[in-house]
Parts: sequence; C-alpha cells; structure tokens
Amino acid sequence: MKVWKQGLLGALAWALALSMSTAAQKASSEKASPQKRSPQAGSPKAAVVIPADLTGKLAALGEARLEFLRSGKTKRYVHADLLWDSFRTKSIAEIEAIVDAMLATEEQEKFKEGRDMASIPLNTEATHFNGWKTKRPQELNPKREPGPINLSRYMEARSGIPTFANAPIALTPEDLKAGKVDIAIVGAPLDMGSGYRGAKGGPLALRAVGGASGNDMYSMVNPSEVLNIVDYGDIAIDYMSTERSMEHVRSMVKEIALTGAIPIIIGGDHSLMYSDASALAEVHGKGNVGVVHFDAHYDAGKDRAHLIDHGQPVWRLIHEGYVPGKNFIQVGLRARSPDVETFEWMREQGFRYHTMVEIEKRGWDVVMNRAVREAKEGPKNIFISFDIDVMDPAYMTGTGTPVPGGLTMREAQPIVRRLCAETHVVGFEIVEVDPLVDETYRTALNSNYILNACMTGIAMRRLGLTQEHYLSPLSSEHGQNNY
Ligand SMILES: [Mn+2]
Repeated sequence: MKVWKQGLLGALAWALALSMSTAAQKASSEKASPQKRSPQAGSPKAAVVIPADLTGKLAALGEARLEFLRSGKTKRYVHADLLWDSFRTKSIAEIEAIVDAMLATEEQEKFKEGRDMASIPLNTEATHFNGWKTKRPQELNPKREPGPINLSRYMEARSGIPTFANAPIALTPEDLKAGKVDIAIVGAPLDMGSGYRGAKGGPLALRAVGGASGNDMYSMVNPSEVLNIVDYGDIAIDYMSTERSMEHVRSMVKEIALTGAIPIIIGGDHSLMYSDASALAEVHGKGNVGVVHFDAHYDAGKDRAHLIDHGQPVWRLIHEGYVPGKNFIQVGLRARSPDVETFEWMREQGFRYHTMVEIEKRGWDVVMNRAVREAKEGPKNIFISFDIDVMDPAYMTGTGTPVPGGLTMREAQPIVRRLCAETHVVGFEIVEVDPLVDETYRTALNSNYILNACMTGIAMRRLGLTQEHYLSPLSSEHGQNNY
C-alpha cells in the first residue's frame, strides 16, 4: 500500500469535512423525507452492503478497496450512509483518495517491527529491581509465636490501628495456620489497569470507615463471632506496571488459599480479577472454579495493545484456560458494550449474563433467584468478583467508570449474602473503590457493607443456615399477632 503523506492528511481532513457537511445536509433533508438508516449501521463491527446504485461506479476501485468498504471498518471514520451519500457526488478519483486514506490509517495503527516497541524495557541493572516485592527477612523481627495479632488497645472502642473489619492482623501463612483463620482480607492497591487512577486507595478507605463488622440483622449472625477473620495487610504492587504486579498478586492469593483460609481481596482495579481467579484455579484446578461477576461492564475486552487492564480480565481467564466461559455468571451489565457480535460470542462461550435489561424485563427477585440457582449448579467452588460499579452511582460515586441505572444496596446485599451462604465460596474480591472521587465516605461505607454481607453468608454456611434465601424469623417478624 502506497502512502503519500500530504495526500493522506488532505484526504482525511476532506473526509471529515465531508461527513460533517453531509450530516448537516442530511439533518435538514430528514425533515422533508425521513430516511431510515440501514439496520447494520448500529453495529460498529458488522459488514455492510454496498448500495445497488453504487456497485457499478465503485467497481473501478478494485477488489482490495471494495473488500475494505464491505468490511464495515469505514464506520469508525464516517457513518456508512453518509459515506455512500458522499460517494454518489464524488468522482472515482476522489473516492479512491478517501478509501486509501482510511486504509493507510489502518496500517499506521498496527504494530510495525523496527518502528514500535514490542515490549516495554526495564532497567535490569537497577539495584533493587525486585525491591517492591521482596519480603523483609523475618529474622529482623522480634521472635514471636505465629498467630493473629490484635492491634486494639481498648476492649470496646474502635482503636489502635485501623484494620479491615476491625480484625486482628496476620503477616505470614504460619500466622494463618496457627490462628485457624477462616477469612484473610488482603489489600491489593493496584490502579495502573484503569485509565482513571485512584483505586489504589481502596484498601485504606475500607479500613478507615466502619460497616465491615458487626451483627447482620437480616440473618442475626455476626461473622466476627463465628469466623476467625484477619487483615493480611496489603500485597506489594509495582505502581508503574499492572503486568509486573499480576504474578505477585497471584502468588499471594495462592499463599492464603493454600492455608485453607478464604482470601478476600480489596482492590485496586479490576485487573486483579485475572490474578485472583487464576490463583484459585491453580489451587482448586483449572475449570473447577466458577466466577460470579458483578459489574456494569463485561470486562472480556481483547485485541488491545496491553495484555491486561481492568477491562480484560475475563478474556484472559478464558484465553489461558483458567475459567471457561460457561463458568461465568455475570450480573448487572449495562455499559455501552458488549456490542452485538460480542454478545453473540458470549452466548457461544456459554456465559450466563444477567444484564440490567433482564432485570428491567423480569424484576430483581426473579433474576437474583436465577443467578443464585445457576451458581449452585456448579462448579462446586465459587469466586465472587464484585466490581462496585455494578451499583448505581447514587450508592457508589467513588469509582473510575460509573454507569447510571445500576443495582441498589437493597438488591446487592441479599444476593451477595445468599451466594456466600448457599454456595461454596472459595474467594471474594471488591474492586474499583476510588476514594479520590468518593466525595462522601458513602462508597467506602457501602463497600464495607458488601464485604460484611459476604462474610455473613460464609458464617451462615458454617452455622448450617443454607436454605434458600434464609432470613431470621426473629428480625423479620414482630410476632405479636398472626400475619
Ligand atoms: Mn470491572
């Protein structure tokens, strides 16, 4: 393909001007005779059909250009109908220049050996190349018996050093084993996977506000009284690289799971789902972990220059064989993607997706029951990935990619509690809490209530309260008369 620089820029500017002027023309002509857009126009990736009145004129472009026109890729530049309109008035030489400008742009966007970096080089001579993840030698610390350490100075007040759910801390797998720990909550302050930084403050925000501990009125179960819960500190993150952080997060989540404790990971952005779910798949066997994924977004993006970010963990887990598509149950999707082709791909993969569209159609209770029933059908081990942007921004303002029209707390708490009580949950994560855009403490507070709903469910399961949608007879009914 020949690229002539001036011609390229000129033709692109021209195509743009043309699309704007024809758009204006179209808008004014639409009043007189409303013209319907071709049905394929709505789908950015779908192929298009060259209108019959243009096929003769455009034949002179040659097969390569025609194939490009039919591919539908032109829709990135100009709406298909507007392009055809403009072609009706242009000479074949002008049309050729427009198509070639688009083709040249497509080429420029691709990787080119010699021009582009295939990977990001690191300074391998740096003295502390692995400093960010190298553990401090235990020999430097005073000798102590392994086991959880309580940081509270006083008996009743929230005091000492803030921890997740006011829990004691643990630093090593030996602490987890000696303390017979059931749940280890760990921070993962990663935010390079999101275009909107700030999620690295999530763990500190959840430690700083209440709501993650105490009695759950719906079940009358206090998880802290039933389970041994600890704060396992934060996992080291390379703040300049999501890619480098992934493997270390995976090894730390495995470290927790291998002691028999349930890891609960507080992010951090949603890239973490890749590390967290793959760690559990390595512990329980590839294909043996089902993921219940709460999110406004489908997160199975692919074909991006970076191999992992917060929009691609689902794809990576499928692509690398950790979690097949049929083991994904998604709840709350409503963002502008997936498009038609991607929804079709998700069906082929066996996804059980439950969008807000389904909720609008059938109501929350029906969809909740359906999703919980699907999670019970297997696989036996369930990992819950809770992206807080599944919630309506009214409840979770503090997140990088909010989408209106989401779940309420009264919808989210019961499904999380039920999944943790009615299925065998082996891991849980809360991601995308960004305190920099949490203008009140409500996002952190609500996130802690989601965390507590999960721990309550796990405690209910321990107590045998696993019947479908168990609610306490005491707290749900005053009992003064027959009702
Ligand atoms: Mn997400």
